[in-house]
Amino acid sequence: MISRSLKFFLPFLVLAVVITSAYAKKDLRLRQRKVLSKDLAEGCPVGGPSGIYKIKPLGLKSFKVPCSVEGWMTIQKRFDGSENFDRSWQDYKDGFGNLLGEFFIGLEKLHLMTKSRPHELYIKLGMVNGSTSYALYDHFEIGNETESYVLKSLGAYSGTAGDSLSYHLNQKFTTIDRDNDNHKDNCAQYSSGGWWYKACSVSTLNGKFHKDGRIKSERNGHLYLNGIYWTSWQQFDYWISLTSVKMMIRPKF
Ligand SMILES: [Ca+2]
Repeated sequence: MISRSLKFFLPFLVLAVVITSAYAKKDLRLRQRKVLSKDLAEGCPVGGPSGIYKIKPLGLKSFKVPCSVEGWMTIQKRFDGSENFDRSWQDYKDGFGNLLGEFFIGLEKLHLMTKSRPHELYIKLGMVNGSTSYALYDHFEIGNETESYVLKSLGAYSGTAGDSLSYHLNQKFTTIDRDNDNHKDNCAQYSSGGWWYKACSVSTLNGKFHKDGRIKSERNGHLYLNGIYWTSWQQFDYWISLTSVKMMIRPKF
């Protein structure tokens, strides 16, 4: 009796198992597709072609950013003077410019990324005569907005440009409309562009772009040292203005 019922129901049972399994596989494929489309990389991929990637670091909304083959994320770029860097606190907080041209990624993103994972900072510099140099800091971190995006950590320096950033360690960020520096005036108004000014600076990579690599700005008959400089590389000649800058970060592990 049992055996006869089994014989009768067995084909239905097999069919049910086959259908259930097919649906389960389809469901899994759909779920995998959904996960893939949502699950953006946290940072720049290592080994992929260089270009603009959409990433989603932990705790942030997704955004687009230029990545190098070695996994470096460009956070600031100067090369043709097409973008104005003499901007407000809000602009430096949010970021500005064109990812395919000149831009700054924004202090809030930098804070959240460097807080969640230890990062290196790699700065590439160029002069109008074609010479180049670099500075590498092995632990870059900046504070939050309440801390005025203080330059919290740099780690150890290595490179060919000399160390023109450690002077600014533990300094808060200053912009034309927010004076957090140690000078009696606002260094961002005296120079140009936002930076971790002290009194005032031995480097400022957000300064005014001078195409011919020399500063010639004049205001009320006075020359203003408002260029892009990294003085340890240019023998403290403040009249030189760099004509290419790329600042990049990468998680250490
Ligand atoms: Ca001041």
